[in-house]
Amino acid sequence: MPSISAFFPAYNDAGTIPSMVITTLLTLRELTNDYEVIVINDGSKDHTPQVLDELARVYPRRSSHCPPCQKPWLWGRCVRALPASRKIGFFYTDGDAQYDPRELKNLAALVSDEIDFINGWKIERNDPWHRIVIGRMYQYTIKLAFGLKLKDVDCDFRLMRRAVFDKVHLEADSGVICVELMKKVQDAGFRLVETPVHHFHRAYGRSQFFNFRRLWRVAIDLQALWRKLVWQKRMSNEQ
Ligand SMILES: Nc1nc2c(ncn2[C@@H]2O[C@H](COP(=O)(O)OP(=O)(O)OP(=O)(O)O)[C@@H](O)[C@H]2O)c(=O)[nH]1
Ligand SMILES: [Mg+2]
Repeated sequence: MPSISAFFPAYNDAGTIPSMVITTLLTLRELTNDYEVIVINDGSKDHTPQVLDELARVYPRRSSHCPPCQKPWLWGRCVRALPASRKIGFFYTDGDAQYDPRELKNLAALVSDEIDFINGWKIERNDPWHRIVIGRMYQYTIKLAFGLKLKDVDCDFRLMRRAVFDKVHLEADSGVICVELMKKVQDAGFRLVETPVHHFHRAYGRSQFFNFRRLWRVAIDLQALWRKLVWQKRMSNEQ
């Protein structure tokens, strides 16, 4: 891809985001001359803003800013803001260092005229056992309910053409935006390949999603998404 934007959402990721950004910059440099890294910090309570300010100072031409909204829980809105970036390729992963940005090279190696979207799949999930069990149940349910033909529906390590967003308009405000993205990409007929990536133990901070409040929100939003993208479509096809 001639140009790439790399994006990280960040909430209380101060311990990991500097190495994620720097490793991504080093990796992008090997892939293209035209790249940028965008980190959207959502009112973090730790020293994420300070380390991001320092990174922007050290890498001024490679960083973009979005006005801080100072409100956590707006993760979906952050992801939605991204396609506004003007680069051809769009890479997205989490700021908590559970993926290795150097593996972006493996995704980039699969780019071709025939491929629009390259998704990672976790070789082995490195999380506590209860998260692995719940994660498997989640994967199974989501694949069945949404008819997703993907090996891994919640691997947040993806490279795509920005042009995908000319057709795919995202609406969700919560973590279900990943399911919405994958379902809309599949339904729009974009050509997708998957490639293995490593997954690492969380080294800093804690999960923003594995708490009652967010899981409840995700459950409600998933039902609404299923009604809209699966049920309503099925009904209109039958009429
Ligand atoms: N900008 C922004 N980023 C967020 C918000 N919530 C979470 N994030 C970031 O989004 C990424 C994913 O969040 P995680 O808490 O790691 O969620 P997850 O990867 O689905 O779950 P875990 O397996 O527990 O890590 C992390 O880098 C977070 O810092 C938010 O409200 N706003
Ligand atoms: Mg995570």
